[in-house]
Amino acid sequence: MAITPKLFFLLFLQLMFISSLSNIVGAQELAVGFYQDCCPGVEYIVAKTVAQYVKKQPSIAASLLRMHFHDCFVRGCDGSVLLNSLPNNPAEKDAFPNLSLKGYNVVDAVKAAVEKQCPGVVSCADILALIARDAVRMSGGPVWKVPTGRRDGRVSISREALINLPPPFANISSLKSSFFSKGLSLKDLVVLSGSHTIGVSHCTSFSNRLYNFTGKGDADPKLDKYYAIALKKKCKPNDQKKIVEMDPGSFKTFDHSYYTLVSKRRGLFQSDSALLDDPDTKAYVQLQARTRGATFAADFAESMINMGNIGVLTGTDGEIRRRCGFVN
Ligand code: HEM
Ligand SMILES: *[C@@H]1O[C@H](CO)[C@@H](O)[C@H](O)[C@H]1NC(C)=O
Ligand SMILES: *[C@@H]1O[C@H](CO)[C@@H](O)[C@H](O)[C@H]1NC(C)=O
Ligand SMILES: CC(=O)N[C@H]1CO[C@H](CO)[C@@H](O)[C@@H]1O
Repeated sequence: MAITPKLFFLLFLQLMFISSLSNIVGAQELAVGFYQDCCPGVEYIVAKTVAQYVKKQPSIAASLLRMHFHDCFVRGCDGSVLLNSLPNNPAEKDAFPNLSLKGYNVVDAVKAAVEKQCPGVVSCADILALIARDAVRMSGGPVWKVPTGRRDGRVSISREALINLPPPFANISSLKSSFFSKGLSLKDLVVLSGSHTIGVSHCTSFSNRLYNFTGKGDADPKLDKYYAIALKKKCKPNDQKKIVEMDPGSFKTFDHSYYTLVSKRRGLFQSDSALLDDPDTKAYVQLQARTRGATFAADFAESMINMGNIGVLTGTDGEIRRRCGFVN
């Protein structure tokens, strides 16, 4: 049979159809209750273990939330933030932005407890997503159902953390492009920034705003004058060690007060203040401040699910790591 142009076209269409079909099959989605048959107790085990640690050290909850963010923004939510460096390959863990990441011991304890019940079944990437949810709930924040079914990656590269994690001095346009590049929206940006309602920061992450910001010996004009004075008392120039509460007075409580602070020009980082530089993010900040966070809890739950979908490995991609610090 001769291959006429028409036949060629039909064959071409068929090929396109088959390849788009296999694309759909390849890109499986996460699902709530993914482990209900193969490890029914997993969410309970995670919650129980996290509770033990948060009870002893409430401030660890914030660190655990941040860890999921750092995981998802570098190579997708694939547990790569947990991998240890190798002699010839410094991992994300050892990149500058994680300077202050804490809570690896909690993740290891959770993983060990889960492995005991169902060995080789639950990914480290899913464990991070479940831990983040529990950490927020235990801090008084919203609760949501976590879609699971992520698999673990095998690669972690320090340099990629530096490129993919927005720095605290980011302006609104680079924050937007960072979030857009991960498939997140402007709303996700302003909502997820509300995470800074819990936790602490090193002075080094914002002290550029306090001393000689524009080269005239002054503070960042976008920072409330009196707040700058208070922060200078806590953070002397070049102090590398000191940490401060990001939401003074309620830094262990997941509430809407971040938006009250930002609306009063008391956001700690330039990236927090930058939310006032876009009309939409500014409107959201002011709305939450005015309505005592009327929609923040529900919005946060939704945006966390969006963040948890970034670049996930599913199906037969990646692996289920036995220990979170090491590929199998
Ligand atoms: C929008 C861009 C963001 C920037 C520029 C940023 C930057 C930072 C910085 C510089 C710190 C302090 C680190 C230190 O000096 O110790 C921090 C802390 C924190 N961040 Fe973000 N962050 C961003 C978004 C997020 C997101 C999306 C989440 C969670 C979904 C998050 C959760 C946290 C938490 C909970 C802490 C406190 C950690 C602790 O107390 O150990 N951040 N962030
Ligand atoms: C925002 O920051 C980026 C990266 O540092 C820079 O290239 C850009 O010029 C800045 N934009 C504005 C409007 O300041
Ligand atoms: C402030 O910055 C300007 C310009 O970079 C510099 O000339 C000056 O020496 C700095 N002052 C202090 C006190 O560091
Ligand atoms: C917890 C952790 O691994 N932190 C590392 C982050 O990166 C610095 C280097 O920039 C390391 O010294 C820390 O150990």
